[in-house]
This record gives sequence, structure tokens and C-alpha cells, in this order.
Amino acid sequence: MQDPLNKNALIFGGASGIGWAAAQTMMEHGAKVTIADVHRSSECNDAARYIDCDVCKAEQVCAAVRYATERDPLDWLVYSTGIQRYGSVVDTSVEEYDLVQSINARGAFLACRAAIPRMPKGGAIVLVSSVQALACQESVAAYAASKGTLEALTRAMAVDHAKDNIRVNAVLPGTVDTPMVRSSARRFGGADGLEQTLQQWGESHPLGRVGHADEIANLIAFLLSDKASFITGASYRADGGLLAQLAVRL
Ligand code: BMA
Repeated sequence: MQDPLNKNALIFGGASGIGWAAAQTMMEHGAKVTIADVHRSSECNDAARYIDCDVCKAEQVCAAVRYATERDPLDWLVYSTGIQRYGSVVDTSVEEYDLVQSINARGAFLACRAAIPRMPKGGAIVLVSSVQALACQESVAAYAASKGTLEALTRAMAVDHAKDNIRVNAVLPGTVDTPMVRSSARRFGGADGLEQTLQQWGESHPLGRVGHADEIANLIAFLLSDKASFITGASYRADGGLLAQLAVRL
């Protein structure tokens, strides 16, 4: 990424996982980063500006955008806030479905709604979706639906704001070693089997391993940068080949 330094960036869900990796990558390239999250992680304590933000609450999302744009317009916005819950449509409660939609997708709508009017021409947005927007495993109805929403929202915003030269793209990670995925691995593999479960999940990806958060952050940084100046409304998989492969065995 060779953008001029001093980009002003805001990352929802930037305190851990892919969001934190993206925050670090952007800071390495000279960006001023504000993290909006429900809890400050110990790692992000001194590194970036931080604001408490529950993305279910519109006024908190607006406050985060105001905080990030106190002095400068917003060049880069990343939405990397997400939770994963398990269940089919039948065994997902209405409350749980609403919560997943609210954190994973509605919050992105709120964030972009508040941020886009404060973005200059040349601004860029990346939403962190998932391969599960395109193909999914069992029992992820609410999560897959929320990630599909992000995909459609990406395209809609790309079309609407192209005239302002604001670009909007989505990244679709496969299984990545993050606190969210570790908590799923703990649930399905048990505390002792966590590393083994991650390894098994990794083996279902043609590259034979789960991804690292900074591998997704590199893609995010590229899509935000001026090097991606002709890319908008696009979705990029970073999934170790997961979706390229059919489950058919020779
Ligand atoms: C991610 C999460 C992971 C999952 C991966 C690949 O978005 O849902 O738990 O392993 O997709 O399906």
C-alpha cells in the first residue's frame, strides 16, 4: 500500500481478530486509526484511538463516526464486527436472528449511513463478509443470512456512491484464526481439542490450514488503497481455495 500517509480510518470491530489485524496494517502504513468496539482489547490499548460502541445502537454508531471525524474527513471505513450463532431457521429464536443481523449487517448499514456523508471523493469502504454468504455449512442460518446481506449492501452502496468516487468492496474470508472462530472450535472440539479442531477445519481448505488475520488485513488494505482505484462493488474471497473445491473425491 503506497497511499499518501495520514489517511483517516475508522474500524468497527477493530479491537480483535481481523479488525485488529486491519488496524495494525493501516497504522503500519501511516493511517490514523480509530477503533470502535464494545470492548477494548489489551493489545489495542495504546496503539489507536478507541471509542466504545455497541453497533446495535444507532446513536453510538453515529457518535463513533463523529469522534473519528472530529478533525478530518474519513478516508477509510472498515466494518469487521461479527458474531456467529449456530442453528437452522427452525431452531434459531427470533431474538437470536435479530441479534446476529443487528451486529453483523444492520450495524454496517448504520456505520455507512453515518460515514458516507463525511467521506471525501476517493474514500473507500470494506465490509468483512464471509464465504458463508456464497456457500455454507450446516446450522448457520442466521450468520449466513447476515453475511449475504453485507454482500448485497456492498453492491448497492457501490452503485449509489460511485458518482462521488467512493468505492465499496467486500472481503469473504474462509476459516481464519480469530477469537470468534476459536470460540466455535472450543464449542465443537472441547477445550482440549481446540488446536486439533482448528487444524481439522484448516484441512478442509485446499491450502491445508486456516488463515491468519493479517492475510485478510492485507487484502483489506489493498482494497482501501488507491491501487484498487478501479475496483468497486466487488467481493474478494480469501479462503485458502475453500470455495474453489467440490466435495467430490476421485
Ligand atoms: C467463517 C466462519 C467460520 C467458518 C468459515 C468457513 O465466516 O463462519 O466459522 O469456518 O466461515 O466456513
